[in-house]
Amino acid sequence: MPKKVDTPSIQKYNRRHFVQISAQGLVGVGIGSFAVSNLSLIGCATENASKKVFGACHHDCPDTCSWEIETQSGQVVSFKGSPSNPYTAGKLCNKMDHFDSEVVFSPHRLLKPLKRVGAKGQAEFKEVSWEEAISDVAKRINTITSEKGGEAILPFSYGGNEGMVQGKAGRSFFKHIGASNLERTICGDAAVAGIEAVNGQSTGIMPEDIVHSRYIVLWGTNTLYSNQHLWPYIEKARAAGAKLVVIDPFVSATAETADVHIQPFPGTDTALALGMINIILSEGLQDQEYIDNYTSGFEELKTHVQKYTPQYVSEITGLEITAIEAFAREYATSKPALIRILIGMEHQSNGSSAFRTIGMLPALTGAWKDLGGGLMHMAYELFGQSLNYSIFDLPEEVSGKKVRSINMVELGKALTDKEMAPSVDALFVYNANPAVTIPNQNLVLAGLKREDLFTVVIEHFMTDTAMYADYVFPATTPFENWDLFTSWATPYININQPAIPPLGAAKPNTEFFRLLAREMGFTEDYLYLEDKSIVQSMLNSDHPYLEGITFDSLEKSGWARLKVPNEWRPHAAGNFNTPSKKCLLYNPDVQPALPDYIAVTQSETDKKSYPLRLLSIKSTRYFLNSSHANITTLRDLEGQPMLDIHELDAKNYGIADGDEVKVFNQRGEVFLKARIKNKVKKGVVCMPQGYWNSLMPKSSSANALTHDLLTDMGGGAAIQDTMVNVMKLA
Ligand SMILES: Nc1nc2c(c(=O)[nH]1)N[C@H]1C(S)=C(S)[C@@H](COP(=O)(O)OP(=O)(O)OC[C@H]3O[C@@H](n4cnc5c(=O)[nH]c(N)nc54)[C@H](O)[C@@H]3O)O[C@H]1N2
Ligand SMILES: Nc1nc2c(c(=O)[nH]1)N[C@H]1C(S)=C(S)[C@@H](COP(=O)(O)OP(=O)(O)OC[C@H]3O[C@@H](n4cnc5c(=O)[nH]c(N)nc54)[C@H](O)[C@@H]3O)O[C@H]1N2
Ligand code: SF4
Ligand SMILES: [Mo]
Repeated sequence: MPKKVDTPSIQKYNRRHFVQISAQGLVGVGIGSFAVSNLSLIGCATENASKKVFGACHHDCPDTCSWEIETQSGQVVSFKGSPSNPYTAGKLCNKMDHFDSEVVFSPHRLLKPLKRVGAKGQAEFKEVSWEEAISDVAKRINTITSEKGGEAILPFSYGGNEGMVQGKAGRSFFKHIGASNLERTICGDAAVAGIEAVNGQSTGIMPEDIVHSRYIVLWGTNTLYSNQHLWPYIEKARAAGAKLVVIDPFVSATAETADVHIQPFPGTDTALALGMINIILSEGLQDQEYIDNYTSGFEELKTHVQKYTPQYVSEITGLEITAIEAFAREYATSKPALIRILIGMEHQSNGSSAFRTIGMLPALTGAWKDLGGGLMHMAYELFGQSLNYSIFDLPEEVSGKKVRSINMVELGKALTDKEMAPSVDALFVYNANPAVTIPNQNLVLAGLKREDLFTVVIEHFMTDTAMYADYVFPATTPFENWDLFTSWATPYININQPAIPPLGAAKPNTEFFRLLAREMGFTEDYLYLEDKSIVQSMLNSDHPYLEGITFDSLEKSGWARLKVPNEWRPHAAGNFNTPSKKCLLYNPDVQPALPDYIAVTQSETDKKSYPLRLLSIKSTRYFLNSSHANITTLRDLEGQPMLDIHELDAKNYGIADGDEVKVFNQRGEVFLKARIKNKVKKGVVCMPQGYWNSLMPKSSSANALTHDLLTDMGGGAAIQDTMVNVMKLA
């Protein structure tokens, strides 16, 4: 058992300090001041028996790996990726391999509720009891709602935990009190809006079927890092002769392994795809029979694309005419041809249109007819159709309450807008780290600094967001709570059984909201759903995809693949999820009815002041968004963040490889070293996203520069529409 070390009750929770400590070997110092000799002993249960439980990774990652945990006398003795699940194939990933020691049993984990005693952002807290903290939070909510109404409260949660239980925690509570609605649109909504405008839904072909593909286009996705478990299937296809094309303005790790890397300027994919369509149609490479039977609006599209000549597209994208033509021809004539799209490319003001235009390609060439042909995108709709969500149903008077919506991308604006009525006076952050992950960071921080804002954060670690909280509550990890994991990109479902009791005073997100509801005197049953019963109830469904998949069966196997038909060719004969069942090449219900490339606009002065386009992308191998970026071992493996700059730009600025530089614009500045490896084209610079502000020079990371502009559709974040300047530091 951990020994409690006598320490002053007020502690400075500073990550820079932790990083140094951990580098020195973690000698008994850390959050909660536990001296730890055998980390896995913390909070261990009294039982002696050995136990094996199943679970899954909670991260916002397309892979949703299955895992197995063995305990002996309540101690974790083994933690590994499930060997039985063919997709996980016994391997987690470089980020999660040591999740047990690096997160669950980390000496830096938050294990006690904390109350702020210093200035906001100074991370000075004292430990308090759950009773005291919950009682104070309840009082504050009561005061705010009675003075200003429920809309003065904003929940801010995102994909930190993707579980049906811990991920959805608090939704009913906030509906009940009439809080502002958070539009959770920073990831995927723009992409899906684009694909839906054409196909009516975003489910494409299943991941394993990529082995049948012979022409694979990874369009704006860094599979090797962001979707690792798809890679072995791609390798199988390549071994059987498939050609791999990667389209990315950055020379990503994935692009480096491709047979062909097409490197357009950022945000120009709409033009590239419209140009491909023009070439395909003018050379008669389309599948006219498929088009006639299963699409609508062909004539409108044909006329529309004529202005996207190879010459014009070349000017927009910066690609050679011959490269554009060769790609269009190869794509249209190879079989089976697959385009894998995911999310990263959506973060452009034209992002949704790019997905929409790309979504038309397989209908024009008839690629959907072949097993392993078409589009591969999401899979979450399969769960939406098959699981039983009725346990989350709320009475009409609660679900129908009209409340204002606030887009998460505009958090900074929402917290600082003096005209907003009511102002946001209380913020509840969980499963998210907005101080690092939301654009226009300095505006977000200005909001979090407001003395009149009451901020509650539920977390595993003292994140850059938690530093600004009035109260921080310790959350459990999937090792300690029940959950059910669907997946946004695979057809696998996972149960998550707790392996050990909650460590310290940590509690599941759901328990936080049950305690708060009780303290506020609410009596409605829907506020007190038990975690395990949510899992059981959601699996209580007679949908064919869940045939034979029950709570009991998952308790035995851990995971299951939805019973989708074996030969999954969803649009071999049309069957799109649109009223006409056709693929909508022209869609009058969407504005504009046909997609167009729209250039980023900049004033003449800004063009001179900020001439470089900044990409800030998740090119980190060892972090998952900002998660794990505080873990010394993983930070050391990842290395320091670098600014990729083209040699001609570097020369122009007098920058040499390895020089310290300042990247800046109207919103902020970031300090890092330059790397001249020509991973970007002239005019573009690129830095990784995920590093914590507090661990960067002058406490500023990539989102200090990014724009909080919304995408063309879907309310997404046009994060990559950011212009900057660069300066060499003396
Ligand atoms: N290791 C690791 N894995 C992750 C994550 C992580 O942080 N680290 N994050 C997870 C999350 S939340 C998500 S959403 C997924 C995202 O997974 P992906 O969709 O693969 O997304 P990103 O890595 O954001 O972007 C992929 C690539 O898109 C490129 N890109 C940017 N702009 C454009 C453009 O205009 N056109 C084209 N063609 N390409 C462009 C970027 O250069 C980048 O290499 O990854 C998940 N997996
Ligand atoms: N510049 C730039 N910004 C980006 C992106 C980009 O490409 N470039 N990508 C965007 C994308 S795609 C995404 S998805 C967002 C991601 O942004 P966020 O959703 O903020 O993701 P994380 O940084 O992983 O933060 C998740 C937090 O949840 C916590 N957490 C994990 N499990 C639990 C739990 O059970 N309970 C509680 N209470 N907390 C838990 C973790 O400790 C972590 O601090 O970032 C976006 N921001
Ligand atoms: S982060 Fe992704 S790849 Fe890694 S274990 Fe989790 S689901 Fe698997
Ligand atoms: Mo994401």
